[in-house]
Order: sequence, then structure tokens, then C-alpha cells
Amino acid sequence: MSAYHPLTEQEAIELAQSLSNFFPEGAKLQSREIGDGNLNLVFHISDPATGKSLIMKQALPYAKVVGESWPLTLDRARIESEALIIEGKLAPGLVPQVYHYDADLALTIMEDLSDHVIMRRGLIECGRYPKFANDISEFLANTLFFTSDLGMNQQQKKLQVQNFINPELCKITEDLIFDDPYTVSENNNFEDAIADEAEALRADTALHLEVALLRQKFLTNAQALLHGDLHTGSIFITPESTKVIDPEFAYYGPMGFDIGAVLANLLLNYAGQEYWSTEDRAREEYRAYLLDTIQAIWTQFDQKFRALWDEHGVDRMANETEDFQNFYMQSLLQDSIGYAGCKMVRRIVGLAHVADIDKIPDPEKREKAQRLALAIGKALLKWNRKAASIDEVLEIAKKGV
Ligand code: SR1
Ligand code: MG
Repeated sequence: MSAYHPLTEQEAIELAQSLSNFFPEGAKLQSREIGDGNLNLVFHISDPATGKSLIMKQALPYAKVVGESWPLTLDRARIESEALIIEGKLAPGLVPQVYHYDADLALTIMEDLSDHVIMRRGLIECGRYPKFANDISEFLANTLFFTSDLGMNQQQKKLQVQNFINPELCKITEDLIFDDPYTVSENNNFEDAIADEAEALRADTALHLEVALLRQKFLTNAQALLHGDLHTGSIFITPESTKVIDPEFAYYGPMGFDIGAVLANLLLNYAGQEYWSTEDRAREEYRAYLLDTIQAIWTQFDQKFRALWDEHGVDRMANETEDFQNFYMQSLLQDSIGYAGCKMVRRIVGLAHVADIDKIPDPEKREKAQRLALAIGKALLKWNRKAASIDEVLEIAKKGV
């Protein structure tokens, strides 16, 4: 079975059976293809007799969301499994355990997290996750600090940058996030009801400057090893546990891109609450919860990152130069806000949308949510270089309502 081909459910079972020690010999395994993302096959393999199960994720040689006309490197499976292993060491318990990686089949076998829910679904159902801000701030602080020039050997870091060169997946981001939404592109996808908004995005030169500056940083600033696609569909969650999955877009880039992704996806859900909370009071309470979560994520990230720096910083100039740390953290906040803005805009007018907004059945409420998400996203973009506090993000979100 070693030459690359997309697995059938039966082949996935045979492969799982051949894994030594995981399932008992002769186990009658069941397989279901459960992939609902944009790019890959995902098999859930289980043994009903013992209750044991695992996940097999296989990269397809094209983007599933578009079809075979959009070829895509299988190397992303290597990137994903290597990133998961690094993240697992730096942020123990916050990513699934990798059991096995098969380079020929572009396939990673990992821990089954079916007792968790995809966070996007959880937020649509107005779930509350008291550990999330703590967990995701720890994930971000540890993975970003210890893969950067602040927290790891700077020569080894250069070699690690090389190992995570991910040009095809980066190109998707460069096009879909930092270009298409601001021009006429076949990739764009928006409803007629908001054609005026799409036109306004194309004409807004002040906005283009902000996007171009952030795009330039995404292209050139190898600051840390990023997850690269840290939206709420890449997070499995329960009230007690958070697991970050899917780092196939991992590469060395600006830290704010990961932090901004988390903030943007909470704000997209905030905009979608137009529909998901049916009563005014429940809506306002859930929105307040989302904003509290955003504030807690940044505040805890800032504290944890500074603490890691104070204890483990490897760069003498960065450690000992007065005010450098404050300057660095302020730039990180500003980048995070700018990238959050980019990520909100792309999910409304670009190729790949989010269920928080798209699954709103009532067209009027959906349109209202889309306009709100765009208003918040554009305001974040216009403000990012002036930002001094996370509270300003909360004000922008509240003003948008
Ligand atoms: C063609 S891939 C579309 C989107 O799906 C991924 O999750 C990334 O966000 C990418 O931009
Ligand atoms: Mg993904």
C-alpha cells in the first residue's frame, strides 16, 4: 500500500490493523471518512469491542474545497506532523498525540479527539469554555516564544526555518487573505446582497495600505514557527480541555498572524450572534462572554510571553535593552489586531467562509452579520498601527453593533 493514492475506508482499516500494538490482533475495526475541512481526507478508525480509536489524516494532492484543478503539495502532511510534534513538546497536552507518520501516503495517524467538539460548532451553539483563554494563551506563548530568536538557539532556528518552508500553503494565504478580497478575483465568493461592500473594499486605498503592510510582514518576517491557520475549526474543545489541530499551514512567519486568527474567529462568531442567540439579552450576554475571552487571551498571552522571556530569553540585546520588551509586545498586539482584521474580511468576501455566518438561514440576519463582520474587520485594520491596548478591540466590536 506504499505508493501514494487516496485511501478507501477499507484500506484505512487494513493500515490501522497493521499498526503494531494499537488495536488487538483480529479486531473488527470500523472506518468512517469524517473530513469536513477544505483540504484533506480524515478517517475515524475504531474498535467497538475495546472502545479504542484513532484518526488517520491523509493529504490529497489537490485542494478538496476547489477540486483537482487546484493541485497542492503532499509535503504539507510532513509539515503538519512535524509541527504537531514540536507543538506537543512546547505545549504539552494542547495538541493531539502523533502515533505515526507515513511519508509515502502523506498520512498522519494521531489521537482521536471525538470526545471534544470543533470549537466553531461549540461557539455556534453558544457554548462556554472556561479553560480556553488559559489554554490558548499558553499554546501561543510557548510555541511562539520557544521557536523564535528570543527563545531558541539562533543558528538552530535558521535550520528550522528551512525545514518549514511551505511555499504552496503560504501562497494560498497570500492570495486568499492578502490579495483577492481587495480586487476582482475568481476566488472571491460573496452574496449579491453585499456587492456594495465588496466594491467598497476594492476602492478603499487606506485599507489597502494596511493590508499591504501586513502582507509584506507575512511574506518576510520569519519571527516564529506559526500554526498558520489557527481558526476555531482548528481547535477541538470541551469545557475542560483544548486541543489545537491541523498545522499544515505551519511556516516561519509573524507571531501576530496566529494570535490574530484566534481573535478574528471569536469576532466572526460575535457578528454571527445576530442569529445564533435569538433573544436580545442572551445575545448581549454571549457577546460579552466572547469579548471577555478576547481580553483574557491577550492579557494572559502578554503575561506568559513576558515571563518566558524574563526566564528563558537567549538574546542579550533583547533581554537587556531597556524598553525593548515593551516595544516588542506592543508591535505584537498591533500585528495581531491587523491580522485579525484581514482574517475577518476574507471570511466574508473571499473563497472560504465560516459556518458562524454562512449557516445563518435568515437572509436578512445573515446580511446583517456579514456587514457587521466587515465593519469590525475594516475598523481593526484601520486602527492596528495605532493600537496600545486590547480594550480598543473590544470598543471597536461594541461600536460595530
Ligand atoms: C483552499 S484552502 C482555503 C482555506 O482553508 C484553510 O483552512 C485555510 O484557512 C485556507 O485559506
Ligand atoms: Mg485546516
